[in-house]
Amino acid sequence: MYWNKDIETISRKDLEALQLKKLHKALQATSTTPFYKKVFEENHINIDAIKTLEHIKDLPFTSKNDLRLSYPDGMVAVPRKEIVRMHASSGTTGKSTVIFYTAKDIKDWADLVARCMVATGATPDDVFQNMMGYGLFTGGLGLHYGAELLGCMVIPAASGNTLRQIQLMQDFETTIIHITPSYCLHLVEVIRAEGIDPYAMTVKKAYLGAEPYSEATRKKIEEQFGIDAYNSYGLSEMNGPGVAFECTYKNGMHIWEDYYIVEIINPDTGEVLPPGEEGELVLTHINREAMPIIRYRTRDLTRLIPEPCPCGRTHYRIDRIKGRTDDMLIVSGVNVFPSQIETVLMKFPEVGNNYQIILDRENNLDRMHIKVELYSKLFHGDIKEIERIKNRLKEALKALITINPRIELLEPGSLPPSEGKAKRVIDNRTL
Ligand code: DLL
Repeated sequence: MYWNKDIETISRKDLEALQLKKLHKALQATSTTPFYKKVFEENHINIDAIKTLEHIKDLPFTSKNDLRLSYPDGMVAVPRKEIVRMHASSGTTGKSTVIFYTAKDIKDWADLVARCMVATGATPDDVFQNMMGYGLFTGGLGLHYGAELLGCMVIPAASGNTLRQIQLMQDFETTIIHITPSYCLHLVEVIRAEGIDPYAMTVKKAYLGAEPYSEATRKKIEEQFGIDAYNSYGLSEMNGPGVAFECTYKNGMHIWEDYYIVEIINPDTGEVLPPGEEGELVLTHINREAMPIIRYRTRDLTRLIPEPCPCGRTHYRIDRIKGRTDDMLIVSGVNVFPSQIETVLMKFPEVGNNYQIILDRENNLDRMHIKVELYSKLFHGDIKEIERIKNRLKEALKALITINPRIELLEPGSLPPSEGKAKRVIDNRTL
């Protein structure tokens, strides 16, 4: 079953011709933006010299930091009045990475998501419960409009409040859930604890994404729930969810090449690797009016699967994400850089030089625990004072990273001193 058979099964030759045409259009648009205008000038880029898809490698990369530096709208290619929506990458407030969409971009994104859902066998008869965060995060609204376009009944449940989720699933006979893998493991446990048999529920499919997880976790979820779990990959810079999705063969995610030009590079040298080799995924968005992005370094490690898929779709697949080339952590689906935490901690004069971020998984939910040494000159052992600092730190961190870490304040010298490169993050979570 296809959503748009012509485009999903297009010949590679026609697909590449379409990509080149769309790339030219995207380059024209980008060259009008303050950011790319400058970058193209500095790098002596003549966009008319891009005659084939291979020439894309002559263009400079775009990084997350470039998006931050061009905050808020240095990469916008349309007049302000044509923009109908924005999203922002989770985990940051203030200068985060902001993405803009025109009405056509939103419509196209919904169409792409509907395509993904149909690839898993979804139909208008499905009841789709969206357990991803609504708001600036793309997981909620991103899938929402695609599911509606397909004709599903959508339950915009958002994340959390597990007992209510279960109630909704039972009362409205939910057949598809959209959820992070860690929350899904928790959900199935609560279902059992409530004395409900997950196999007796109406749920048939789960779309799992927004954070890394292993094949073993997928199997566990499928077995415990009695459902089919599909891997879903996306990132806000490339719209959000819907970039790559598994079909019913569940063997790699089709990456929609009529929207994205896909490259895999050696993360150290930037050199483009041949299909099949593992490296960093680089994506060029060739289908967005408001904000086309050229050669975006996702920092995600994967490989292309160029072999044909038995489902008949000709768009290449990418393998499960193996990790990241930077230190970005994903905690309960929220992207957090250790440097953001450090910035907050170091703003407090009471904080000393050493701290540690510890990540654990309790009842399948991510927990962050931050151990912070106090500054010796300001440490008097006054319990009330310690509580006060703790609460202020907690508030400042919650405001910045949106998650609620447990803070432990320690006497100076309590943490192992760093010898060489400090080990600030201890991630005890197993995927
Ligand atoms: O997480 C978009 C999304 C929402 C995808 C819902 C899937 C489902 P960001 O918050 O910008 O966007 O985070 C993007 O999350 O670069 C990956 O490192 C990671 N990620 C997303 N999906 C997967 C996945 C959304 N299936 C970052 N497997 C990406 C592994 C994933 N990592």
